[in-house]
Amino acid sequence: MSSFAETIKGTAALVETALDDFLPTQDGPLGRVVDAMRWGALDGGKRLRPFLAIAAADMFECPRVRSVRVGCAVEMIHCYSLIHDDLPAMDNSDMRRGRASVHKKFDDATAILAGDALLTQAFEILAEAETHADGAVRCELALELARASGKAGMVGGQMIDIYAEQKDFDLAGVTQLQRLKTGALIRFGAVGGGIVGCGSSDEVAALSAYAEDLGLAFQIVDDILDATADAETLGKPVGQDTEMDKATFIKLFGMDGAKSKASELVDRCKSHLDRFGVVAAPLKGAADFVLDRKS
Ligand code: GRG
Repeated sequence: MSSFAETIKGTAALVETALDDFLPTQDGPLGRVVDAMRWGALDGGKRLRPFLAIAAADMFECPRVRSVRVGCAVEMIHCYSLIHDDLPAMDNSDMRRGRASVHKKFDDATAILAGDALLTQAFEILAEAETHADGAVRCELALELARASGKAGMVGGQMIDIYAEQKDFDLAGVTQLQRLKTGALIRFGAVGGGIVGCGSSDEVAALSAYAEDLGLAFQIVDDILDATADAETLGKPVGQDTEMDKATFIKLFGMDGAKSKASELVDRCKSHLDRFGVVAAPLKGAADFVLDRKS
């Protein structure tokens, strides 16, 4: 296993333990929604967004107890989005992370509620004093996560995407759509780590520039995997973009063009971190990981 694979496995284990603690099982009717939250959030995924939060915060010697909480908050938002995206009213997907999607395992109403509860708990975690002693830092984290998740971020991107299925998008349109739908939460991972680590505004801006390029590279690779990988490796259905004639980077650049664009973006995203020196190595490793990922 590469040293980066070991590193992300280590932070993923911290996130897994913390998520498990945040979601204790319960008896009675409430237990059902908690079980669904656990099914949607535990034991799966690459945990890339929390990795970015933890690795960015590490550069400022931020205690892990704080950065893991920021990582859990962004992962909860990500998991809620996957649960809702899989619903029949959206992508109608039966499989996620190699197993039944939440509405298949439970039912649609439970999946909607589990997603809603993960979304709200993310902000509860950020607002709690354990995340940072300074209320202004907690407030900035909540503000950034709200902007990344809502209509100016992921939800807005998803809305555009639903309509993009019927429209031809040019490069600017696809870039804007993906910047919102996928990029905003990836950006929050890195920026959230910088904020909880009390980086300067210039340092947080460099993290933001890094993550914006990384987010686009991530999406291009996602498009490539949807067209080339098999469902078992990916843990979800494949070929849906072509089937639905979605606006993708492959449609715009062709397969080879998309691969070189992703590689260009990864080179550029790493260059935004040069100012930090050797402590940025894990974040640079994440960029190579995004380019080389197979799932
Ligand atoms: C429902 C509000 C709402 C938004 C949904 C994220 C999203 C928006 C939809 C998911 C559809 C999708 C497959 C988007 C492509 C990029 C993406 C977010 C892939 C999944 O992220 P990974 O690869 O997943 O980080 P893991 O399972 O590793 O966490």
